[in-house]
Amino acid sequence: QAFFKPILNAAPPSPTKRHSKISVIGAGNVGMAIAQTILTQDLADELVLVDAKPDKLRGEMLDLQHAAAFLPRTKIHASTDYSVTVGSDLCIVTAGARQIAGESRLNLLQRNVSLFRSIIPDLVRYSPDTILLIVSNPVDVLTYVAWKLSAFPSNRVIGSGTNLDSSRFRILIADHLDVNAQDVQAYIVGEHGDSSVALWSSISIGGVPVLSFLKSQQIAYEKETLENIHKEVIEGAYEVIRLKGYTSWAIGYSVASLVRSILRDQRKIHPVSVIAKGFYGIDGGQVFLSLPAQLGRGGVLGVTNVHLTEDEAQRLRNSATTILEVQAQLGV
Ligand code: 6V0
Repeated sequence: QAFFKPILNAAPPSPTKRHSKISVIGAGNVGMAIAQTILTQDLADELVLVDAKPDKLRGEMLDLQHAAAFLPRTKIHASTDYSVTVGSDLCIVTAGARQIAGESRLNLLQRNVSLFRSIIPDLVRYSPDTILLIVSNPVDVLTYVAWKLSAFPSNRVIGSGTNLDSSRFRILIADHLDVNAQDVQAYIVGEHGDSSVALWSSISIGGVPVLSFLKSQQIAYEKETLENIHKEVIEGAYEVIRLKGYTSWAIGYSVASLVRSILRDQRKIHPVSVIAKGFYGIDGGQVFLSLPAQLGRGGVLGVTNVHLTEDEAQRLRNSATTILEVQAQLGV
């Protein structure tokens, strides 16, 4: 006996009904922070978790399912078998070796490349039209690895890149100038990591370009102060890892903002890792690094043409060279 009786002449639901399915690969600290933010922000109809550890995975799934009475309705599945990801609109890869205190992101690479060889082909097999969003570190090189292994068009492979670094950057500038972080437009581009590039020349607050404003008002600002803000951004992740062992909440919110822009076709600009050849004088090999990119349902819709000073463009090219040198050792 059904709880509800069908109404007269009811037709079955249309097979073209919009339904969004997100798979999160890696149910560790970062994967679970992303999963719970996706749930609380009501970004998916179906959420899938995949991890190599079955007990931990089932525990995480049950724990989230037990919160269902307090959350928007989302079907939650979990399995060590990738068939559960079938038909995903978005696959977010967070699986990986954890960054140990003091370990540079680049040192994680070899451990994670072999992991990706076991993950990406299965995701592609079960969801050939999906968008891949890579979070595992070092994120720029692993986004390139995922692009190579998937053979996807480049608009469907995105790295979370400096979206998080840029948010830290905006908060520090806002604190420094005593304004609201949401009014600050400021980007960190390039490598997510030690060679990232702060775009000082294009920072604006409420539409006012900051550097030229300070200069025209003859407000003294120290180059050193600016460099310290950038340094603080770079140190930020290391400090959190040193203090609590891993980072999770900020990356969770940062990735959820990307999910929203992609699946809801928001066409917002995010600094994320995209294929960079041909932009800002970056040539040579294929390299993924963060540039301000417009994101929507098709993935990466384009890259904005921010004005860079020659010094900033040169730093960006150096960032590309750093990543290319690492990639050259991979044989992918
Ligand atoms: P974690 O808590 O160790 O979780 C990693 C998870 O991956 C574990 O649960 C593993 O069991 C799982 N895993 C390992 N192998 C496989 C496999 N073959 N298939 C499926 N799952 C597997 O690490 P944490 O969650 O803290 O970090 C995950 C990754 O995110 C690391 O590479 C971090 O460096 C990276 N981060 C990237 C950030 C960014 O801004 N791009 C920010 C924070 C962390």
